[in-house]
Amino acid sequence: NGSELVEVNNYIRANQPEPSDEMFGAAEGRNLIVVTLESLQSFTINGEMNGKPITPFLSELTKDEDTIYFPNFYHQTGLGKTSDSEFILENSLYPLSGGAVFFTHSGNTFNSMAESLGNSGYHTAVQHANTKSFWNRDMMYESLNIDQFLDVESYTIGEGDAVNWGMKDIPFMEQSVEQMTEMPQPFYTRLLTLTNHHPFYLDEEDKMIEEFNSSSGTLNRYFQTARYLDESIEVMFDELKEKGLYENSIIVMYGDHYGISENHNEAMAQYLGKEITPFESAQLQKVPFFVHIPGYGEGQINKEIGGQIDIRPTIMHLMGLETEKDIQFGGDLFSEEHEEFVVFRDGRFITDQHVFAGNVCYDIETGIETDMASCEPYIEPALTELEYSESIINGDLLRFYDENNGQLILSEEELEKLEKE
Ligand code: GP9
Ligand code: MN
Repeated sequence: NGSELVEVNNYIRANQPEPSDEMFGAAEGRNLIVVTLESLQSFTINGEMNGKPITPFLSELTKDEDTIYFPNFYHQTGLGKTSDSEFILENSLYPLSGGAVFFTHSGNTFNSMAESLGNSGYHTAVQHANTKSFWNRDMMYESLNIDQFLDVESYTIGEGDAVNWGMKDIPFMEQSVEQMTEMPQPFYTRLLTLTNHHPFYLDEEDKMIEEFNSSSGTLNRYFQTARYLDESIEVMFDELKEKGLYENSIIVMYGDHYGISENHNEAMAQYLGKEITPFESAQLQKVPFFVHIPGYGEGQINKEIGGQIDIRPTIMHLMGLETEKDIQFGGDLFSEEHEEFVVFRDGRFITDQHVFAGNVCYDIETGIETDMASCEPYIEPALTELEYSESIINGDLLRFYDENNGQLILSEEELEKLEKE
C-alpha cells in the first residue's frame, strides 16, 4: 500500500547527492542520443586481438577532449537483459530478481526520463530494428511515455543487410540518423544495437579482425562482432556530422550487460591471462559508459565507481533537469557527493575499497580475499536498496507519488493510520 512509500521516500531523500555545479545543464536544450552497446564489456575498450584493437573508435574516444569515459562502471541487469538496462536507465530503479519488469509490470506508473524530457518539450523516441513486441517493448514504452517507437517495420533491410538477430548495426545506424532528421527537435532518442549479440555471428565481409583461438567459439567470435559494433558507432558519428545533427546533440553510450557468461571462464582466462575468480567475474561486469558533448573541451577519464542506476540522474542533470524530488536509487556521477556503492541485481556489490562476490570480501585493488568485516557493513544496505526498489515495482507505488511537488498521494485512511503509528 501507499504507506510503504513513506519509508522508501525518506530513505531516498536522505541519500540524494546534489548535482555538480560544473556539469549541471552542460547539455541543456540539445538533442539527447543514447546508444545501447549490445553486450559490450569494458575489457574490449583498449583491448586487442592479435595486435589489432577490438574497439578502435571507442578506445580513441576515451581520450577525446569532448568525452568523459567511465572505466569503473557496472551493469546491474537481471533476467530482463537489454530490457532491464532500459528499465534502469529510464527509472533509476533496480530490475526485479525474477523475470523482466518489461513483461511483469508494463502497466505500472513510472516517472521515466522520457516522461521528464517530454514534459520539458522534448520529442522522445526509441529506434531498434527488431519486432516491436520483443521484450514487450510496445506496451512498456507507453508506460514510459515514449512518443515514438521506430521498430523493424521502419527500416529497409536490403540484401546482405541482416545477420544473426536481424539488421546489421551499420545500415541500422545509417537509417537511424536519417530518421532523426525527420524528428521534431529537441529530441531524446535511444538506439538499440543488435549485431554484437550471442551467438555473435557475422558475415565474412564484415569481419575486420581475426577470431580468438580458444575452445569457446562464442568468445572467439565475440571479438569480431564487438569490432563491427565499434565500426557502426563511427558510422553514426559521421552520419550525425554529415546531417548537421552532431554539434547540437549530446551522445551517451552504455553497455547493457555482459556478452560472455561464466560458461566461458576457461576461454576468458586464456584471453586475460589470469584465472577467473569470483572477484574477476564481478570485474567482468564492467560495461563502458561514455558521455560525449561536442564542444565540451574538458574530456577526461573519470574513475568514479558507478552503475547503470546512476545514468538517469547523471543525464537529467546534464540536460538541466532537477531530480531532487524524484524517486530514484542512483546518483549523479559528476556529483562530489556521489557514493561509490554499486549493487548488482544478484546481491554482489562493489564499494570504493571492496568487492563482495561469491560470499567473499575482496580488496578491490589487489583482488585478494580480505576480512569479511570490511564488507559486512554493506551487506544489509545492499539488500535494502534491492528490497525498496522491488516494493515500488510490486506495489506499483509510484501511483501514490507526485514527482512535481514531491508529495505522497495517500488516501485519508492511510494518512490516519500513519499518524497513529
Ligand atoms: C532484442 C535485443 C537483445 O531486441 O534487445 O535482447 P537481449 O537478449 O540482449 O536482452
Ligand atoms: Mn542485450
